[in-house]
Amino acid sequence: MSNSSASPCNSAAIVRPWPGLIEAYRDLLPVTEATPRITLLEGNTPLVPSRHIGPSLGGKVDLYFKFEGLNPTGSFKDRGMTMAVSKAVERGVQHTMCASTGNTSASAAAYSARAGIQAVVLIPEGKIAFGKLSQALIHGARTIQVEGNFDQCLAIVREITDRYPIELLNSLNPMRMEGQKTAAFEVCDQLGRPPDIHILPVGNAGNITATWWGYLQYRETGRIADLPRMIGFQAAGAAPLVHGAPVAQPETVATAIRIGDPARWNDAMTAMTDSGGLVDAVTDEEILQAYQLLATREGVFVEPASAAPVAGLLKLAAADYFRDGPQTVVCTVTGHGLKDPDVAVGLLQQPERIPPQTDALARLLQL
Ligand code: AN7
Repeated sequence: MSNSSASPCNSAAIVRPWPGLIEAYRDLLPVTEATPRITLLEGNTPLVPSRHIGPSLGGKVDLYFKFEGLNPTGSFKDRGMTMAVSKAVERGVQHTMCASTGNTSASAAAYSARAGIQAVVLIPEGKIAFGKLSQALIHGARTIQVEGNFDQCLAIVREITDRYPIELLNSLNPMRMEGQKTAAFEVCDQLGRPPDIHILPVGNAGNITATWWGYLQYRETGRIADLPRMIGFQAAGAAPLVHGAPVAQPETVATAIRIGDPARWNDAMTAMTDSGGLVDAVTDEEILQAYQLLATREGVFVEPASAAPVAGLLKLAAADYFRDGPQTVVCTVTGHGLKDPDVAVGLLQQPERIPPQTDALARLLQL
């Protein structure tokens, strides 16, 4: 006799559903029972082993991609946003605001919608990927294009949120950083140890900082003994940390990291220096090569900014950076390729055409 009250799906009893990162890591985050969980069950993204790029480096690198494009809105921003919006709602906040190259606005819009509060997002006119713009709009954020770049948008947002009771959702918000630390927790949990090297793209410089803070916290609490070297890659046309000076007119195909004066500048430099890492730049050409390599050889479709750490890895390998023997390397690939389909389609030939006949296909494929 079957028990009619039993679930037909036994796996539910074996695999506990992921509760979202606040609940999963609540002992390590500044939350209490009273903190509302404004969550879309973000986090728990796969750490995908490299099948081609890593092995092509002659056994020097054991490479993994932390696939952050698989978060609910398609980027790592959801980690910070679940914390920032939850803590804001705990304090009774009704309005949120951010400046964005696209992904922060998409995530702020979604989490504000989830919380039933109103988001306002400022974006640089004509310089955000189409998928990201669609997200801000469909989630009901008041979406304002500024005739200027990201840095100018952020300056306005900082002044307004200083003056009025509106929650700033950029990574200047310490709760954004708290949430984004969890990417480091997950990498350690997934590998069973910290990597030797962690490489990230750097724009406003929040994520590399938060990831480093996550590793520090995991060490302080005794979960890991060693710390990885933190390496950041900027786009050559938007590389203020590499030049040591702001870039007035940043330009790159990787619009997500088209930022000339990062808010977390000093914190990010401390992370890279203290960990024995480095910051460097890759050209748009190198970014697009890595972007295609990830898609064609790994099956991993990321947005251009997310290919920067992989382009950087290849640049480091070419300079014999990994000569001291096998290293475990994690590249955070920060956003999904579907965010910015224009770049993918623009790079490639148009699809081939046939009339609706079987023979036509056979002839085309020379079968
Ligand atoms: C895919 O959305 O700054 O160095 O306004 O979307 O923490 O800024 C996005 C940044 C890397 C850089 N990859 O991270 C924004 C924004 C992707 C991104 C970065 C961004 P940070």
